[in-house]
Amino acid sequence: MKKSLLGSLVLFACLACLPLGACSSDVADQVPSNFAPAAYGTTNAGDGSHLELRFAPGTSPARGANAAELTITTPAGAPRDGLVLTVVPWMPSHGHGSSVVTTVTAKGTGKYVVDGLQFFMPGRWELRVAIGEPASDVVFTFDVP
Ligand SMILES: [Cu+2]
Repeated sequence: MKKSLLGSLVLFACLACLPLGACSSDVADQVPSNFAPAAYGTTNAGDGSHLELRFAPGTSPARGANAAELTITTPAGAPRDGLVLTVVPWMPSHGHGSSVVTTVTAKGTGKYVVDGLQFFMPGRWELRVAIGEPASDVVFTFDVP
């Protein structure tokens, strides 16, 4: 597969931005809320927390702009609110992310909406989620058509 110059530039922009932590302060004014009832994916964090992943506007990840909703509960099923989440879209086979920095908005009842997900290439992507401090890391893996 050809690694494009654009991909390299996007990676640089992403890495340059991540350590600052201040890039995510611009909260998107149009955060989607039309998430499907059924979860697209589920997984468990190292601390036993359960995560459900939903996408919008489609029920599965699509090329271009997406939003995601993460629902996080304790092992007993109670919503986990007040968490600090860092969400990074990542394309492991190409070693790059996206130049767009995600924003995470807490919605209550364990729900967090992630905006600014740009899957600009088709192929396998990861959604890397760091929960809390110290971080408990979770990775969702899926294919973007
Ligand atoms: Cu790529």
